[in-house]
Amino acid sequence: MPIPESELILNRDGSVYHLNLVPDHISDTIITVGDPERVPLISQHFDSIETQIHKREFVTHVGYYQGKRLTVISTGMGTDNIDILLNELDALVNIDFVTREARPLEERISLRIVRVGTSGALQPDIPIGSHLVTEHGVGLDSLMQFYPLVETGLEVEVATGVQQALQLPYRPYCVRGSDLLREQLGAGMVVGNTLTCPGFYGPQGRVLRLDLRLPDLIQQFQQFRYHSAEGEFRLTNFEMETAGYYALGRMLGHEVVSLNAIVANRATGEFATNAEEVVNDLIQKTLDRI
Ligand code: R1P
Ligand code: URA
Repeated sequence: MPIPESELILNRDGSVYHLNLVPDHISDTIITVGDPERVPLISQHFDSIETQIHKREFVTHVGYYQGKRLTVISTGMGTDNIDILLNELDALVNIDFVTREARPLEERISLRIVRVGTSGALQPDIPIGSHLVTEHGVGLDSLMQFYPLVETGLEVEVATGVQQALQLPYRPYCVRGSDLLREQLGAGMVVGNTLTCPGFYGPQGRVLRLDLRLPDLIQQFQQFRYHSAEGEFRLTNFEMETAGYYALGRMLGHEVVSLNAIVANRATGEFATNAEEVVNDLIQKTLDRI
């Protein structure tokens, strides 16, 4: 059955609704960033840029880095944008925009998607200025209330443990990212488990003028441990997208990894004075390894 026009919305030029891209803009490997201004920080390293497109917070540059074709896209903040990004990226490679039919299962294309973002460490031993590759994403946001995500036994147990520790009224979701990409791109980085929050302030335990419903949230997250045959699981850092990427990546069949420039430490109260440098170093490392 063709997918109706109201569900897969195409612009007049044939591009997909929010990303404003056509299938030819998509390389096998895609670098994604939150901040639209981070896109040119990446593409400035390209040998050549063939396309620059933007719509809303989605800025895309397509070009070549040392002969390899790369697409870089900004997403803005939050897993609601990651829902749009992953569904539209997948449509660009796995749905025929003329017939509006999905590719047969055996012909599905799997993309490599690399998030290069900023993040705040939760544990005192993870210094600002370090780079962290996410093994598991734990989602405190509501995105997975709407999809039938299948989690492993360990993932369910970790998520249930987080729910109990924080006495949350709902169970978070927990998803392991691509082992392949973590090994390829994350060599030498801190390996961590990232808490994806539906906000920057209250959901990450920041107090400005508002009290929190969970005043000891940071301590509870810091102290959370889960022991299994695989060893000790602890939560390492806060940000706002990773778990959404990992969950939708698994369901759609794409390899996804999240690389985090640690710009704050919530245990020590520090913020990096050289945050731009920490991000630029992560960009260079990512390009060198991709
Ligand atoms: C908050 O400042 C933003 O920074 C982090 C969070 O996930 C959130 O999007 O990532 P980016 O630097 O990639 O945007
Ligand atoms: N991004 C976040 O979401 N949290 C931080 O503390 C730093 C960057």
